[in-house]
Amino acid sequence: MSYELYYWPTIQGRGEFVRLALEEAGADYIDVARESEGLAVMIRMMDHVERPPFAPPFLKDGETIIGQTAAILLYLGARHDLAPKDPAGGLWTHQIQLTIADIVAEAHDTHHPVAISLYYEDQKAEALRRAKEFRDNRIPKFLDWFETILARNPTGDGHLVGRTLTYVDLSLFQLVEGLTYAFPKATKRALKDTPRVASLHAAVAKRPRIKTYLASPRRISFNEEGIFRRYPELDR
Ligand SMILES: N[C@@H](CCC(=O)N[C@@H](CS)C(=O)NCC(=O)O)C(=O)O
Repeated sequence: MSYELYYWPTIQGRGEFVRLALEEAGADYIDVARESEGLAVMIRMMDHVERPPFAPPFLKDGETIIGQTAAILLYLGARHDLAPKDPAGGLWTHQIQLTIADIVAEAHDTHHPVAISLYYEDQKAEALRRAKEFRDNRIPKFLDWFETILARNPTGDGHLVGRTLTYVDLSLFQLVEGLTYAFPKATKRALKDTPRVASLHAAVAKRPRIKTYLASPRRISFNEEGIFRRYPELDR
């Protein structure tokens, strides 16, 4: 049976972390909201299921519905050999994913620092201040942390955890993709100081299934509705 992924149909957003894991695993999945009438199906699901996810993305596997990106990846990682099998390794991988979720939320808040319900143009002054802090301090701090993890896993062949690819390698790839789109100048500067992160990003892009996926119509382009938005005034 195919997995059903439920996510907003026009953006990469948080759904992309799940898509990358499904694509690397070669798993059968339906991106439900991108099918005809799929968005209505997604909303109905959230309105009616016994255990409703708070927000997309969520994944349906038979009768099981899982919300929260990090929880979905925990689930898929165990089923598709994209995470260590030992509990400590699994927890460490989950911890890294949760930290990626933290920076993703901060990236979102650079263009919506006051409220999601307001237009960017209505919170631009705050966004300019928030983005400066994000560029100057937060991007370097997070990328340094990933660099440290890679350096402390010297036999890991460039992987964050263990010796083979895990879902957090895919997620770090996607984070770098998003930061590079939204903050090209600041990210280029930060990546100069984090060469292992830059290498991991390049290596993931070359993986056969990921390469095929990135070139396919299944990969939605970045745009100014998603989490990573390019507003040139927010990048210096
Ligand atoms: N912590 C959740 C956040 C989910 C989330 O914020 N989803 C966004 C789209 S990326 C959404 O639809 N939010 C609606 C809302 O917060 O009201 C996760 O990592 O999956």
